[in-house]
Amino acid sequence: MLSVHDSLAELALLADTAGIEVLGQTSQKLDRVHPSTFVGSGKIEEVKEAMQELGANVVIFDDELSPRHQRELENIFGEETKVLDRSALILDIFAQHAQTHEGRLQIELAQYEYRLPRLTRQWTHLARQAGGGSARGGSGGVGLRGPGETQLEVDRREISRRISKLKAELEQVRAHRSRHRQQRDKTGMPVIALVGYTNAGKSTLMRTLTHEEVYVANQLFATLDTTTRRISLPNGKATLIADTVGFIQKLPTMLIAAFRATLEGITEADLLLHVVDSSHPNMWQQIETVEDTLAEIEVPDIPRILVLNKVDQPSALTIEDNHPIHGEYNAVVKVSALKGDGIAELLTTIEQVFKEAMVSVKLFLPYREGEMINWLHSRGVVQSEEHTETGVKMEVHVPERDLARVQRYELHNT
Ligand SMILES: Nc1nc2c(ncn2[C@@H]2O[C@H](COP(=O)(O)OP(=O)(O)OP(=O)(O)O)[C@@H](O)[C@H]2O)c(=O)[nH]1
Ligand SMILES: [Mg+2]
Repeated sequence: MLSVHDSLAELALLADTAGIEVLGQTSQKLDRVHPSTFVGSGKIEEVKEAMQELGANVVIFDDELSPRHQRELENIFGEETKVLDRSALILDIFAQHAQTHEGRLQIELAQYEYRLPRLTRQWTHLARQAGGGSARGGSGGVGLRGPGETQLEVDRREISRRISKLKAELEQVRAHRSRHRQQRDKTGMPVIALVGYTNAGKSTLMRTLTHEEVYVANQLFATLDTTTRRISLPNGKATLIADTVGFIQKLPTMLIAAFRATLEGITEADLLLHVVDSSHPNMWQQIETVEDTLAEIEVPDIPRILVLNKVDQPSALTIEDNHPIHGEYNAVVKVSALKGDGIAELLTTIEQVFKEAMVSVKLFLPYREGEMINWLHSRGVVQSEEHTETGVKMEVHVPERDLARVQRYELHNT
């Protein structure tokens, strides 16, 4: 866990990314959260006063506010002040950064699911917008009432309706993608997934490895949609590499759920490159957060390389050779994705780890199994191949997890 101080610093970065200027921050030590106002009433007064002095109109809580907290706090801070929590802020950034159709649908769904139980006057403009009304206030528009009970009811129904619609639409997009994936699976190319804390340099590494333009920015959650590219390893084998959404501590569960489908790509990868910003003072907590999130989305025991990025920075931390972290990864490699240092070594290490994750089998495949023979050539490493009258005898290294697919061709004698 990050200290309160570091967590607030990160919240300030999130606010900054969302386009909100941070004018001040404060914290309170509590044994338990206040049931209605989250923090104590004295603290609330203090914040209200400070906000007035500074001319602030947004207040952001670092922890998730319950719908009740949200309502009470909105009442206390009044019409002019927007009350947000970390989740709402992250949702907002996600909404700004989503690029693909699926990404947009996912984020829209997450937003509505977040809003539904928190529906108060701050959100009551929704239904009116949907109805084509343009009045923002509670008076003046034709047929518009103030944000009373009725309007809330209308909004709730409208949101529930949109949630169902979005779910159905997402279902379609996903069905399409899974057909796509099946096709890709036939090619047998191994898949590497880049995972890591937001801003660790995943996209930069992707760019350096593929020599292609991908979006890189010094902001949180620059990448939201998974992009997949093809790269060649030093041994000439092609592999796919996928850039993914970054993680952060206190990532709202509802967002993880919304992006679960996108994140499934990670679950199916053959190798994870866990990219960390080794120049960040909270490197260790960030590594832990990423591993925790991977466990939460139930990523199985896939080979992992820890990539210590940004070693060009003077503040970059090094990890001792005898540090226990080495035991948790197949390899630890230092790189500068930006400058290109260590990239060649990373590629050889990838090759090495792929090789280690393979087992040697002797197979006999009848010629009619042409597709499987091709698959073995791209997926595995063929050691020897002998053509007989009826088929091919092969000695081949295949990834351990694919063993089941070839077992029925296995030769047991000789
Ligand atoms: N000094 C230095 N900066 C780097 C290095 N790699 C990445 N950066 C910078 O770190 C920032 C974040 O890089 P990205 O590649 O966008 O990070 P990301 O992990 O894709 O971040 P999200 O998509 O937001 O999760 C950018 O300003 C990069 O230029 C590096 O090796 N050295
Ligand atoms: Mg990125």
